[in-house]
Amino acid sequence: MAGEPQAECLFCKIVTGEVPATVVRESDTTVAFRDINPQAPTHVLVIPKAHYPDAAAVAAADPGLTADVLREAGAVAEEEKLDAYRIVFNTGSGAGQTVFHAHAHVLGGRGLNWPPG
Ligand code: IU
Repeated sequence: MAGEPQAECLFCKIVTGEVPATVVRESDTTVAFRDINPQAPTHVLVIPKAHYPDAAAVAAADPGLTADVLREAGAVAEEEKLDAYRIVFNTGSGAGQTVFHAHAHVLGGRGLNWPPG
């Protein structure tokens, strides 16, 4: 069922603590943790605790949860004292999505090129 934990999902296991992560923030509905393969001095992932495969699926099912993820992304940026940062939702393997549990990348602490690669 939409939003239910998935047994083989790595990020669902981070939510339960079964897989370790360096958690920087947690709310009732979200967890934020450092990416294990950082692409910038600050690289934090913000995930909804509920399982959805991508950001659009979260938005379709639960707009309030989408807002929670974005608010937490902003709070991470504030905590990390980022004056400029990027929030990225890779969607689909062709766009680089490798974990199919929705997540916002919060990237900052260096110059970020546009257009992205
Ligand atoms: P992507 O947008 O699906 O490619 O992002 C998945 C991210 O999850 C990627 O940046 C990985 O480095 C990161 N990650 C992680 O932080 N911890 C893990 O145990 C695994 C992946 I697997």
